[in-house]
Amino acid sequence: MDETFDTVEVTFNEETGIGHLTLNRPDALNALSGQLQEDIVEGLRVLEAENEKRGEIALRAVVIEGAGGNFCAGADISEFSESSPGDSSERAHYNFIMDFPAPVIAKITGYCLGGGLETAMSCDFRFAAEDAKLGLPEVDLGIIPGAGGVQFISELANPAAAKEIAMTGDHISAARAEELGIVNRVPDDIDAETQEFAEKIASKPPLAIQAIKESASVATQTGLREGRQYDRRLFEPLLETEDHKEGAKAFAEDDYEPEFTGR
Ligand code: CO8
Repeated sequence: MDETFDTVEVTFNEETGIGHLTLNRPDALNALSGQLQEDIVEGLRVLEAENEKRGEIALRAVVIEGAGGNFCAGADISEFSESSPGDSSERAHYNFIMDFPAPVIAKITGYCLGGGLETAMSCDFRFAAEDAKLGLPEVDLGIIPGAGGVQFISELANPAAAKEIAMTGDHISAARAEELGIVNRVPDDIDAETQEFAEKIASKPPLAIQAIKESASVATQTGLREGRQYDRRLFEPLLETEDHKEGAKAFAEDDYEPEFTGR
């Protein structure tokens, strides 16, 4: 299944269960036009449909990246006069990524600014190339990061770092972003190591992976006591799954490689 939209390309590898979604407006550094935001959602819907097509959890992980050496230079500034960058619901690709059933990895190369960084922070993981440049330059346009950039950094790093990055608008290096916890890893080989990581996550029991994603999102929205009760509700049905039995069997028996099916 490969599909090309106006501004996005989508591929799915049946063997690994990994989907790739490429932002494809390299001449504009993949700036988020209205079209691109709609295409991201459509592309993810096409990937998600693999599960319905096959009647199982075929899609195990998604990698989002940018064509032409840059992840994304933020909202498309040339469209600002036509419409507000922050109001229309078909542009809610950020929420769509956060709620997406499979884990999503942002593979960041080159510029990752403004709405581009917010897109990356909506993902579950961020791997950045050594020369990537991240930042929230909205302040210099007299606005704030409208999709929650300050909130995201406050949570991933800390409120002081969020204020510094958003108030200065300065670009920070991948190494600095890793130090602050904004990116997970800055690998020597971004392509190989992102793929290796995606394969690792894709090989895990998908129902447990979904429950962990949901738990992590609850963790940031609730207090510890309430969050732990929520986890209990996620945990108990997993005890009844075939994947749980498969994992336990693999643990008990030497030389037995588990195969997780999502049941
Ligand atoms: N929008 C539109 N076009 C862009 C953008 C952008 N954000 N960024 C770059 N481009 C275009 C340039 O206009 C240029 O096009 P052309 O060749 O036709 O002139 C092409 O991409 C290449 O860019 P540059 O020539 O500028 O390349 P440089 O290497 O000199 O500079 C920079 C690269 C530093 C990345 C520079 O392009 C830049 O500063 N871009 C703007 C970055 C920015 O301010 N981003 C934030 C936008 S605001 C935002 O994201 C708010 C999000 C709110 C979302 C709310 C949702 C609910």
